Amino acid sequence: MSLLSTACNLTRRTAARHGLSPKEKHRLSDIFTLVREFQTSAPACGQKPTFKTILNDPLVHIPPRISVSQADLFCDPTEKLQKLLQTPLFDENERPYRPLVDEMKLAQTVFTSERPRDIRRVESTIRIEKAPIYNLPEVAFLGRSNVGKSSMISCLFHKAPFVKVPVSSTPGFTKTLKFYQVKDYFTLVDMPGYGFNQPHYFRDCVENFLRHRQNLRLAFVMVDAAEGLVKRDLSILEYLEECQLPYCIMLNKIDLVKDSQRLEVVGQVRTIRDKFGSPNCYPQPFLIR
Ligand SMILES: Nc1nc2c(ncn2[C@@H]2O[C@H](COP(=O)(O)OP(=O)(O)O)[C@@H](O)[C@H]2O)c(=O)[nH]1
Ligand SMILES: [Mg+2]
Repeated sequence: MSLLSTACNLTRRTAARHGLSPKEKHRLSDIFTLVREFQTSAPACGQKPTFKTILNDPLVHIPPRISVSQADLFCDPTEKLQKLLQTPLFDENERPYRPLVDEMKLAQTVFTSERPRDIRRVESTIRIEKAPIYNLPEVAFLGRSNVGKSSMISCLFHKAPFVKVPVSSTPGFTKTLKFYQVKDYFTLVDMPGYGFNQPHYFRDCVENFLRHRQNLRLAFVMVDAAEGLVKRDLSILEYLEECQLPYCIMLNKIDLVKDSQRLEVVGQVRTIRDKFGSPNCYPQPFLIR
């Protein structure tokens, strides 16, 4: 497994130019790199790869920064934030994620349904024993109730009309582990949220899954940018560290906050990341709206 990256924001202007649909224009997942690396990610000797081993692996292709002519195709909100600061938000050796245009296009095709049920929900359960048995890597979406996990997955499946991802403004709406298989590439797992209206079986269901599920390779931890990292987010990050599961932090609902708040929460994530000093945490948070 190598550079894990996803969830890049496109500018509205660029989206219109490239004929993307309204839903799509805000979020485009570049899963290509992820897919490619997952395909070669059989853990050796039962050891899960970490981001440190991934980034230092000379065989791993890391996309170079995109050239100026392509720059408007990928709008990383952290770049806008950087302009407000004199010190760098991320160190150069942290290699901020910059997808290539071709990779973004390829990512779209991964999530575009080509025939009925090639992208589909394969299971919905609270019991790990009932999780699907297959040889596919899994990526889990974690976070507080109502932070936007299901909405994110729903957006990713915008070009897969056969898949319905239930979304609601009621906190605690997702009650089960929901497995969405994306062709023969990987499976996304939508999870019940923690915090308000958290199901009583959360520990048995979610924590058990995070610790024991062999197919699970990565967790995206979604944080509400308006709230920042709260105590429960920190507990879950500590838990992921304990399980040694690689994770990326996504800051969602950035449309609801000003740049100053965005900066504050990015800083918060950096502080936590540095505190853990962990090879499991992807260095860069992804800002989503
Ligand atoms: N403003 C804003 N609202 C969002 C965003 N993502 C999700 N929501 C809303 O947040 C609510 C909860 O979303 P949901 O995906 O069900 O959250 P989950 O409990 O984490 O799965 C819904 O009303 C969504 O429309 C976002 O990026 N910005
Ligand atoms: Mg949900």
